[in-house]
Amino acid sequence: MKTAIVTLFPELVDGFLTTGVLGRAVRDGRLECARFNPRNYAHDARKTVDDRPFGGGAGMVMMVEPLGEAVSAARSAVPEGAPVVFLSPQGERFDHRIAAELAALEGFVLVAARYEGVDERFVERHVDRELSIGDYVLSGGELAALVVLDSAVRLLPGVVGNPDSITRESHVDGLLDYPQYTRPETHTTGRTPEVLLSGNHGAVATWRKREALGRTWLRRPDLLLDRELGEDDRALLASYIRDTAGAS
Ligand code: 9WO
Repeated sequence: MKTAIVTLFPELVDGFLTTGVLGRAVRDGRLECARFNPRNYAHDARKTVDDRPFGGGAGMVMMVEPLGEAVSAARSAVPEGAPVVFLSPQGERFDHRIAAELAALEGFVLVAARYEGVDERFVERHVDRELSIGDYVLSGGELAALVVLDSAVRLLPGVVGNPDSITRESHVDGLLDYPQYTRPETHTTGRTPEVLLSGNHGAVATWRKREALGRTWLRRPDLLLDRELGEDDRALLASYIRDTAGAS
C-alpha cells in the first residue's frame, strides 16, 4: 500500500513508522508512507503557510496554496485515484468499517492540519473524504492521521503475523473483547477462571463469547443494537445477565 501524509511536522510520524507493526510493514515493503511538508510549498521567502482569518477572530488559518500544492505533490506519490483524506473534528466518524474500506485501497493521502483550521476552499477543492476519530479537538491532525493509518495497515494481509489476532480483535465481529489472563494462574489480585485452565477448547470458546456479549451489553449496548443476535448468542447473553444481576 502506498500512502502519504501531509504535515507541518513530518518528524512527529517518524517513530510510528519505524516501530512495531507499522515499522515492520514499512521494512517488509508492504507499506510506503511519504511525507510532504506544506512549508516546502510556501510562496514567500518567510515560508508562510498560515494567515489571519477573514472576518476576524482568534488564531490562524492554513492557507489554501501551500497546503494544496503539498497535496498535489503527495498525490503523485500514491496510486492514481487514491483518495485524499482530511482529519478534522467536522468529519465522518472513523470506525473499523472505514478502516477496512481504506485497507482495501491501493493507497491514500492523509492531511493533518495545524492552527485553528484550514481555508474551506482547500477542503472543497482537494479533499475527497473528511474523517473524525472522535468528538474532541487536538493540537493538530497528526495523531488522528496515525490512528487511521495504523488501524488500516493492521488489516493488510501479512502485516499482523497471526491472522487470528485480527479476527479475534475487538470490533471485528462487532463485540468488545473478552477478558484475558496469563501467568501466574493465582496471584494476590485473584485467580484465573478455571475454564481457561481446563484444556476444553469448546468450553473456553463458549465462555469467551458469553463474556464478550456480556461486557458489550454492560459497556456498549449501542453496539448490540447494530447487530442481530442468533439463538445461541441470546441464550449466552441471558445467562450472563442472570449471573451479573445476582452479583450487583
Ligand atoms: C481549534 C480551535 C480553537 C478555538 C476555537 C475553535 C477551534 N477549532 C480548532 C480546530 O478545529 N483546530 C484544528 C486542529 C484544525 C484542523 C486540525 N486540527 C485538529 C484535527 N484538531 N483535532 C483534529 C481532529 C481530527 C480528527 N479527529 C478528531 C480531531
